[in-house]
Amino acid sequence: MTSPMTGLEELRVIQSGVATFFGRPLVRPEEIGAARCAMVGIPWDEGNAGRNGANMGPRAFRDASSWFLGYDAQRDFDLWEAMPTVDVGDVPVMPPNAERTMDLIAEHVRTVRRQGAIPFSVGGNHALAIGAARGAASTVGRMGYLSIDAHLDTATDWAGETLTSGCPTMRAAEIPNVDPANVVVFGIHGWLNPKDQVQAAAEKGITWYGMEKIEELGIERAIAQAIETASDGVDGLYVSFDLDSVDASAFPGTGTPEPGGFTSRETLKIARLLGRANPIAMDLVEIAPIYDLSGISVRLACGVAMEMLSGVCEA
Ligand SMILES: [Mn+2]
Repeated sequence: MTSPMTGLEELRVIQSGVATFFGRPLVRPEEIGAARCAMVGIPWDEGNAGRNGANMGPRAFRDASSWFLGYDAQRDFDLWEAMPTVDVGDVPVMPPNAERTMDLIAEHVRTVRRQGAIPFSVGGNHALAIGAARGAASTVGRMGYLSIDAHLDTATDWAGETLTSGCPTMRAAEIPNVDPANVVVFGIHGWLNPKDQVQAAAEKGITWYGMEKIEELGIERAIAQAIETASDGVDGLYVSFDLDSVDASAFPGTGTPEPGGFTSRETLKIARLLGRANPIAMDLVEIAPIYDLSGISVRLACGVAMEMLSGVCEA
């Protein structure tokens, strides 16, 4: 007998069903099997920038990503065939306790890495990269850290708090097996990079690329240099993608939207080149759906993830 469900698969893909990242199977973090990539939601937002909402990022990303196909017509390439991917659910964040949350994030990332897959974190605000980078670093010899961001995030602390979204670059540079010479921030612009953070970056030996320098070099050459610096002599590279580096017109759905950022086209190009650098772990942060009235921001975030993962397949 023919099932009444026959022929309804196409409808289910985009219009109904429980949302997972790109419609991939939902599994427990310690049971990822043969998957090459495990996407993990991190609904963390300690809110120090004053415009909260990134905690809803993973849920919006799951919803929007249900509309994406894994097939790239321009390359006749099927991403989910080349890169079997699973959704391992969300890290159970603990809003009153950042330290405990960072430990939980690190443990999730470590669990995925130990099974030989790439942990791909979807946030959540940028503070989550502190836990994720610590988790990834604990699985390799020497690690590099490359952040795409409008902001340096090299604050030593924020009014005494060390695990906030203004600090992830500095915390990464303090990881014992991360040499600050391998810590790079790419895309600095706007008026939210205080002098003390510029000085702290210089003292620590952290490299950063401002938007004017990137324009002068040309994006492809600039990102190639940044990747080379972050990867020099390391056993693994961590890539953190703060989506407020994208121009506010293409990415309004974020806590600190910045005019003068990368176009959506440039963003997708950068994402693919980052994937080709074959990172051991990645994150996409600062997706705040409450400011994303048309839904274009989260759709771009989905595209960035697909370009990064496709880039890994070319590495
Ligand atoms: Mn940031």
